Amino acid sequence: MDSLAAAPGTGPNTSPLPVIRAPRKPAAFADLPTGRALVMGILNVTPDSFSDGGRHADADTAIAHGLRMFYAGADIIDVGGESTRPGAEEVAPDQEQARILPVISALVKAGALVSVDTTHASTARAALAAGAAIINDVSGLTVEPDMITLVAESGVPYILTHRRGDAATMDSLAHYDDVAAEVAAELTGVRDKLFAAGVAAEQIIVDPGLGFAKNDAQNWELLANLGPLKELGHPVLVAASRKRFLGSLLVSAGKAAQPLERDGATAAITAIAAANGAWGVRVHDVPANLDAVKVAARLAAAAPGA
Ligand code: PMM
Repeated sequence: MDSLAAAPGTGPNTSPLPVIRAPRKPAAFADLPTGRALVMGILNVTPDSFSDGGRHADADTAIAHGLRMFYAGADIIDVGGESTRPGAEEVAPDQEQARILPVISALVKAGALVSVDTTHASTARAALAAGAAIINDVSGLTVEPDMITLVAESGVPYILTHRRGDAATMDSLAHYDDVAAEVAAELTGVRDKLFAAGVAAEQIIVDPGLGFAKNDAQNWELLANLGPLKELGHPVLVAASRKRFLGSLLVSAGKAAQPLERDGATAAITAIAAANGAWGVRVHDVPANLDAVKVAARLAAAAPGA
């Protein structure tokens, strides 16, 4: 886990540099482990992400943190250069690419399986050229037509995340009668656009988009009812790590828990989501969440009738 020397959620990353290992052949999506949920380690190369903003803002620090997560056993490293939190400012694709491409190249060279967290087709294309193997797109219902074409042409796995609106508008769009059913229905609409463009069903991974146009109660409802999402027939990714709704849950002395104080609750969600059939979790604290998915898998193997 990252050092807690800095105030929670702020300040540069002060963790020791990892000992660099010999480069390995890059891992392939097809070689990902089976029998347990997968762990995707989050690497935000941004000055302003809510959960780790500024901690890995320069390429060397970001590469060191990515390697630390890879060596700790992360199955996928998710590299992003634009904060997607509510109210975040948009980053131009060329600036986003300048932040992430050197990081992606270095991690791929070390043997990591890398996903690129972007809503821009041009950035996704450049990331694939640098060796990324998965596109993680949180643009949701506003996905760029060019992104759809790229996913169809490249044939790479695509994480389709539910979001209404963008960083500026999403908080005002969190109105649902039945959040689990509506999220699944809206994702089905986008999924069908992907199919129409020639994207294969096996390429698609779906994500409920916790915190994206959802309030705290809606996030919990989604986690409590992954059923409608699973019924779409695609693997389900759950990305709860350090999100605001965990801060509101863990109030101490009248104050919401800060991002770095939310890792225990994140690991608890990971175990429960994995037990409920999630394909993977997107997390900051790789070791604890790897333990959590192993616990869920071992319990499932010991269940009556397993
Ligand atoms: N959330 C964030 C960024 N990328 N990707 C997916 N697939 N799902 C998410 O919910 C998601 C994401 C924002 O959180 P961060 O600042 O911790 O990266």
